[in-house]
Amino acid sequence: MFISHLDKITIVKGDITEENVDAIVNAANSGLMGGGGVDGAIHLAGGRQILEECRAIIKKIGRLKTGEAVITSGGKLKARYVIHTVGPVWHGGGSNEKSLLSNSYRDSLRIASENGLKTIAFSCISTGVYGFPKELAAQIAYDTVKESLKEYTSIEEVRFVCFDDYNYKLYLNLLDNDAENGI
Ligand code: AR6
Repeated sequence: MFISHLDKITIVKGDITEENVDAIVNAANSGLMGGGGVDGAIHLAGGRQILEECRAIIKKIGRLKTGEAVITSGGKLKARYVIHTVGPVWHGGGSNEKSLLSNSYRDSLRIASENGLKTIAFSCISTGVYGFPKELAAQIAYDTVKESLKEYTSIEEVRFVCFDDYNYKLYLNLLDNDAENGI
């Protein structure tokens, strides 16, 4: 049976801490000790359990590298797990930022797949404090997820959770374009 990525990618506008999925993906930093933005919101809603698991991970691996991901439980969240990834800080585009952002999405889906998770919600990684241009970030996120879904076939749904209207429209356009072109 062939299932196109169009049947697996969904776009919603809202707060990722409310999502009822197997895992939500956090835009973390390499210290994994929480921060502002979506990271702060996830730790606030999920409670101490997540922080404690992050602390144990950091004790083991040192710092989480940009473009890589790790998993903790979801604490008090509706989501069963949180996948934490560190996106790149935007330095103008000449510091490998595009590949690193792509790696963040791919590695998050690899971890989801390895843990048998089927529904994954992504925040728009790097597009806040880290300053990645939103249009370029959306294109990279969308293309990487589309490609990765071919490899990680057990994943049933990838949901892009956009906090702001601008990102929401960007992702809707990407999905609409593929749907119109029958891709
Ligand atoms: N639900 C969904 N998306 C959200 C939420 C939310 N509750 N809150 C913010 N966003 P950012 P980054 C969106 O800055 O750029 C942290 O301090 C927001 O509109 O959270 O990867 C970390 O600790 C934006 O589109 O993450 C790191 O130090 C997107 O989430 C640093 O920020 C990402 O914005 C990471 O920066």
